[in-house]
Amino acid sequence: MDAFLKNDSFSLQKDILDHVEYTVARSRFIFDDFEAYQGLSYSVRDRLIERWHDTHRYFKKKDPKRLYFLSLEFLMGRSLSNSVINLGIRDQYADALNQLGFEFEVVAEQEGDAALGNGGLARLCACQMDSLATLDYPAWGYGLRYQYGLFRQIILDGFQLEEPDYWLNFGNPWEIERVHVSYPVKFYGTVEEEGIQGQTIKVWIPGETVEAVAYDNPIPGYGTRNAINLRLWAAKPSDQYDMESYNTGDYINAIMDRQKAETISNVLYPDDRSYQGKELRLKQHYFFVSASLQDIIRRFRDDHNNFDEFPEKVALQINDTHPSLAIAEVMRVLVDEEHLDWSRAWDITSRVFSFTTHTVHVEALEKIPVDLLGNLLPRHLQIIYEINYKFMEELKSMIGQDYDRLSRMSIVEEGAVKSIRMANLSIVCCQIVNGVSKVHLDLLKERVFKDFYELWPQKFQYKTNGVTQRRWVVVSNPNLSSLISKWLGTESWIRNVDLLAGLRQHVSDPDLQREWKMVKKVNKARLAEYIETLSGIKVSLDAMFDVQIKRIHEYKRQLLNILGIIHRYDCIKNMETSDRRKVVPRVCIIGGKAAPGYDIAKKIIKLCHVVAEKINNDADIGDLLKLVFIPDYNVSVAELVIPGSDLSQHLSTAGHEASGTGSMKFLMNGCLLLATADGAIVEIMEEVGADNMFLFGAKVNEVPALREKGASLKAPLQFLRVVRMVRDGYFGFKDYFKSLCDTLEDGKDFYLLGYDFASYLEAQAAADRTFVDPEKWIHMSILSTAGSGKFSSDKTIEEYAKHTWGIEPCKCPF
Ligand code: OX2
Repeated sequence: MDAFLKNDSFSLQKDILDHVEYTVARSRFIFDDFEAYQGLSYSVRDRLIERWHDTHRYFKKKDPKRLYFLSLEFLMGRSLSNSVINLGIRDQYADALNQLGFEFEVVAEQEGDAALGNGGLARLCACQMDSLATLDYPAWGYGLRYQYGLFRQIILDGFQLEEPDYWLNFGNPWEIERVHVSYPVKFYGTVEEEGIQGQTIKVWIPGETVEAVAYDNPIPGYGTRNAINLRLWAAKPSDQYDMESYNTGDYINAIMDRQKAETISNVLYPDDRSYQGKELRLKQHYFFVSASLQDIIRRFRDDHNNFDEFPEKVALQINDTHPSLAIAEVMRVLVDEEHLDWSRAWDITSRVFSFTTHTVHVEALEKIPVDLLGNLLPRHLQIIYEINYKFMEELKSMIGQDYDRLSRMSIVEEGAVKSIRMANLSIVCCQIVNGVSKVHLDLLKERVFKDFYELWPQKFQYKTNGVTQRRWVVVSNPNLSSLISKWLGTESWIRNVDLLAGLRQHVSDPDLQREWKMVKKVNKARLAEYIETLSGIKVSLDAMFDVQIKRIHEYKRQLLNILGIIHRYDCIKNMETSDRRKVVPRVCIIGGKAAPGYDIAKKIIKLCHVVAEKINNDADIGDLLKLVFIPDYNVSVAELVIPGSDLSQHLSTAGHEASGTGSMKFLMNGCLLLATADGAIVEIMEEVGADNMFLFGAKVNEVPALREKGASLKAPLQFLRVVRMVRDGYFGFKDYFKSLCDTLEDGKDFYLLGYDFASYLEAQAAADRTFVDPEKWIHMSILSTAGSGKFSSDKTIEEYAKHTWGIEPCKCPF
C-alpha cells in the first residue's frame, strides 16, 4: 500500500502551513509556537488517519480474531513526539519546522497531557496499546473520554490543592469525533416477562437512555504501517424525546434534565484504590461497557451470524474489575436479545473473557451494593444472581456443604450492605485470571484468591508488566537512545528489546563509560534547569539525583524517604566540619499526587515541604543536601525527570505493590534502584543481579509475622529520634503532624517503617559508597539498561497474545 501523503520536507511544510491557515484559522504568515503545534499535530494526524484506515481495511479483509481491551483508564500523556517517532518522520518534521523558523522541541512542549487515568494501571494500558500496534496485533482499546482528566495538583504553602484538568479547552488534535458512531445506553426501569413462541423471556424496559458517541484516537506502531484504534466514549443526551415533559410545557427544564446525561463522562474518579459504591461511578462503568459491546457485536455481525463463532473471533480483556459488568451484559445480549439458551450463552461468554487483576489487597476489591445495582441495572442484577446460583450449585457438588467457604466464594456478599463482588464474578467467568508479576501471582494464590486457586489452579497465571522503550527511552531520552544504537550498531532494539543485552559486552569499555556519563550529565542539567525554574533552587550537577515519583500512598512509603532525609540532615548537622567533606551531596526529588480525600497522604506532602524549607534554607548545609518536591507530577514530567536521575526509590512494604512499573522506566534509563523486594523488583533482581541494586527491608513472607509481633518490634533509636523531631515541631506544624506521627507508634506501624528503617539507611549508605566510585556506578548503570529487556511491554503483550488471548499478528502490507 502506498502512502498517499508525502513526507519530504517541502510537503510537510506545506501541510503544516495549510493546517495553520485552514484548520487553526491563523495567518500562515504570523503564528506562534502553540499554533505551530496545532498545525503540526493536524498534519501528523492526517498521516495517522491514512495508516489507520489502511490497517482497518486490512483487518476487515483478513478478519482475524480481534482483541478488545476494555479499561476505564488510559494515561496517554502527550502524543506528538511519540507519533512522529513511531511514524519514522521525526527528523523530516524537525527540518520542516526549522525551515519555518520553529524548533521541534519547543513546539512539542506546547502539548498538554491527556491524563485520563490515575497512575500505574492507566499508564500500563497506554504502554500496552503502543506494543499492540507495534507488534501488529489486531486490537482495539475501549475507554471513556472524560471531560476532566486527573486533577492538577497545585501546591499552596506546602499544601496540596486540586484544580480541574480542563484538558480539552484548547482542542485535541489527536482525536476524531465520530458523530455517526453512537449507541443508546440504557439505565433504570423494570424487567418484565413476555411469552414468545411458548417460552417466557425477560424484557428490560429501561427508564433512561443516554447516547454514547465515539471519539477515535489512532495509535501508531513503530516500524510498521499498522495503526490501531483507541475508541473513547463521551455521553450525550439521547435524541429520543420524552414527549410528556415537552408537552407539559416545561421546555427549559426538560432540556436541562437531558443535559445532565453528559455528566456521566465528565470526570475521572481520582482515587486509585478505594471504590465507594457511587451511582455515578457505576453508571460510568456500564456506559462504557454497553457502548463498547454494541460496537464490538456490530462489527462481529458484519461478517458472522452465528454466535458460536464469537470466541473464535473475539477476545475481551477486562482490565481490573471496572469493566466486569461486561460479563453480565454479554449474557443479557445472548439470552434476552439473541434468545440463546443459558448454558450455550454461558459457554460462549466464558470463552471470550480474560481478566487481569492489579490488586494485592482483599479490602480494595470492588463491591457494588445490590440496591444500587438493582436500581440502575435491574436485569443485570438478575443475571448475576443466576450466574451465582449456578456457580454455588456446582461448587456444592464439588466441595460439599462447607458454608464458610461457599460464602467466601459467593459472588454475592451477605452482610450489612449486601453487595456484588466483581472480582468473584470475573474469576467465575474467565478461563484465565492474570496477575501482573510473579510475586503478585503468589499473593493471589496464597491470600487474595486462595479459595479460587484451590478450586481452579489452571486459571491462574501471571504476565509481568512492562513499559514501552519507545516512549520511555526513544522519546524521553533521545541522547541515550542514540548512544545505545551506536554501541549496538543497530536501531533494532527499539522493536526487538532483547538486543539491549548486547550492551553487556561493552560494559567495561572506557569510551562507552565516558559517553554514558556524558549523556547522564546533559539530562541532569536539563532537570536542574527545570527545578530552578519551578522552585528557584539551584542544584549541583555533581550531587546524586535521588528520585521518588509516584502516587502518594502510605504503602509506597514516601514517609520513609522523608524520615531518611531528616536523618541525613541531622547527621550532617552533628558532624565535625572535617567529616562533612566525606558526605556525598544529594538532591532528593519527590513528586506525586495524593487522592483528594486521603488525609494522611496530604500530610506527607506537607511534611516534605516543611522539611525542604528547613534544609534548603540552612546555609550550614549548602549543596550537601537539597530536597525538592515537584508539583503536578504527570507523564510528561516523568519523561523529564527519569532520564536525569541517578538513583530511584521504590519503597513499598513488601507484599503491597502488585508490580510497580516506574522502576522499569528508571531501569531502562540506567538509573540504579534502591528498593524493597516487592512486586516486579524481585524479577528485576533476577535480570540485573542483586549486586547491581540497593535492596533492603523485610521480605514478602516475613511481613505477616512481623505484623503479628506488633508493639514488641522495637524501632531503632535513629528512627525514634527523627519521628520525635517531627512530633516535637522541629519543622513546625506540630499539631498538624500529630496524626501522621501516630501512625508510626509501636504497634500501630502497619507499614513497618520502624522495622525497615535501619536496613533502609544501610542501603542508602551503600548507594553513597558506590556513587563516589564513578566507574563502578556507570558499570552498574549500563548493566541496568542491558538487563531491562524483560520489562518491555512488547514482552508482556506477546505473552498475553499467546497464552491468554489467542491472537496472531495481522500486519498491514507497506
Ligand atoms: C497498579 C498497582 O498498584 C501497581 O503495582 C501496578 O504496577 C499497576 O497497577 C499496573 O499493573 N490500581 N492501580 C494499580 O492497581 C490498581 C487497582
